[in-house]
Amino acid sequence: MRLLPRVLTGALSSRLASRFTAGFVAASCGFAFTSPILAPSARAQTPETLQIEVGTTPRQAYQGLGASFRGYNVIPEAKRLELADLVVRDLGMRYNRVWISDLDTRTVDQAVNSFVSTVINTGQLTAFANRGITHTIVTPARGPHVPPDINAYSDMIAEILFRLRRDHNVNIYATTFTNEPAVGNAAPKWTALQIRQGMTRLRERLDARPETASIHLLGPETDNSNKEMRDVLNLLRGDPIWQRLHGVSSHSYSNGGNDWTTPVLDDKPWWQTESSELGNEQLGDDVRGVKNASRFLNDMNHLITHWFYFIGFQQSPTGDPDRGAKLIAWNPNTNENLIFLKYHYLKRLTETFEPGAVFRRTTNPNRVRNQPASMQWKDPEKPATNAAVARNQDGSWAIGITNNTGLPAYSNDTFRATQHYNTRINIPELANAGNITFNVWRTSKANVKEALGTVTMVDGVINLSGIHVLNPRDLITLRSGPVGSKSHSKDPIADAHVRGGTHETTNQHAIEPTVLVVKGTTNASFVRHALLKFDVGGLQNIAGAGLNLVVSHLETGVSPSNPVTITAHVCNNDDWVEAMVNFKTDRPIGASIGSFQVTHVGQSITLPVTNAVRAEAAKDGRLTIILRDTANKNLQVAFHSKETANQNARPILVVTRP
Ligand SMILES: [Ca+2]
Repeated sequence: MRLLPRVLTGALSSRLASRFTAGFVAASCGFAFTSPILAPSARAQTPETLQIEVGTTPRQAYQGLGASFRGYNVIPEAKRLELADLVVRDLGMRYNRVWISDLDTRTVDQAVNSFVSTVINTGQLTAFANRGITHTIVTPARGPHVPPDINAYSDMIAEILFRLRRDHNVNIYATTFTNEPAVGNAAPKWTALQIRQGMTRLRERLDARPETASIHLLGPETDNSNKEMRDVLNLLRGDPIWQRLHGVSSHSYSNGGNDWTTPVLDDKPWWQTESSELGNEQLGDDVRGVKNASRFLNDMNHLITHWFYFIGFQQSPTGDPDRGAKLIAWNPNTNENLIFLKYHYLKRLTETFEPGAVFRRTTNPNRVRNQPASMQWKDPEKPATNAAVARNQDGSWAIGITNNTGLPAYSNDTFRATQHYNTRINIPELANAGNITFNVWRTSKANVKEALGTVTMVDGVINLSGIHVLNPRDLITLRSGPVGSKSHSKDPIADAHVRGGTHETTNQHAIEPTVLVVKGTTNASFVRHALLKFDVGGLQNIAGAGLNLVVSHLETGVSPSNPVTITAHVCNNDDWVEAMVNFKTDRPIGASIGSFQVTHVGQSITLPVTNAVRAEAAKDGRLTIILRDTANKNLQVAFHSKETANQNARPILVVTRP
């Protein structure tokens, strides 16, 4: 740890401490990245076939890229704006992760003053907003270990955020409660119970004041998505804090997005808020370049919605042993920007997958090099290849594939033996779409954006070989033009109704999952509201959107001459969970969407929701619609839910692009 520059205390040192223990110095002896030339025998290898099979179910919408920018104040103004152009603007970043560091040694005043001098007085927030940042995320940090008084620690964070808002007008979108808590059952690690306590207390304190009540909570911010993270999530699920948790957050180092998390997310967004390379990176390092790209592809292929590099740019004097953590390092000794290859790999990915891209599950069924079919990035042996496939909001299809074979072992990471691949990609959704032309690019040490012409997809299948062979350390990206209809439908990610009075703490979804019941009446125990939640990430620029519902049953008395009027509003809380929601769950009423009349069973309703989708896409990418009978007609109506047997009767959001 002595190798670390002091400016990186907190997050990085804790990450290294937790991940490397005694192994770091030994691993650092293996910096053999300046001679990445493959042996001639490797070049001569006959390519094997890599099968990439793409699932047909749309999964998460990608929300965009973010990073931290530490030590902004020490970089000269002209230089840091040039760096902001390169990293924030040119990578299309939306999220700025700011730090409130050293909370184990600082007072509230000291923490606020440090933030003011390094972030506010430098004009960072304004400069970044002008270059595309829309959301500021806070990470409080005190080192990895549990504080002596957890409640006092959470109260301190809430107080700092309150003062930043009240005294400095800082608009904070979300906060975590700590950074990389070392999780375990033996002190000084955090137990899952202590993490729950800290998060619950912080949420309570944020709620207690209007200046901070709207700040979302993310967690648990573990250093990897690993067993420790799973232990915490298993405790949080079902606890009241789970319905107040805006998103799951974790870091992506030797264990990235994975399969086990899928069933425990409960449709929450999954924020990957820190991922980076380590060590004294040099220019032209394609090993770190491809590893960075592979983690991005892995994470997108495993339901992650937000993806952050650790440090976008930072000063980095000659000899800095931690250049790997920075996408671009500014050397104050030479006034040079060191633009590492991993920046170019990531840039190519941002040009391929845009915010709003909806991913499909992508697997490698022939399991090259005996890798897991899911190509999961995990300890210790990394997958031979990574791949991710998505449809962008403009209707184009996007594909990224990397080859991790033959990379040098590093720290926790080992790699499979060198192999080249011809790739066969099968997208069954496009089997009947006719021939589709894809542009192909290669990113490698030799050329960060080498145009490789076009390939034609036939019946949903692309074969890449010859000049399109996937060499070790390559990123191959493909993108088509807009394909298919301008309209597509999205299923709800959650829907349920809630019932008041004596049922106010009952989860009705567990009792009646197939219907969404609405009733307005003066008898509290018969009141019902329906909630539908959609993933609308990236849909800011749609031409139109409509919510389609089908009436499943009606109370006697409803008819065309005696309709029930249902009013729809945006619900300003998307953190509810289908299996937990009840009448007492917070349902703050937002913008009015409109109303419609229910007259008969089987009736199909289309409610225009274009503006609501656009607005929520720009905010958090989640739209909850609440349906009520505010006129108290005292007649029950019910709509089919996403669990109903008849697929054609399920609610859908029909979205039309320009
Ligand atoms: Ca929302």
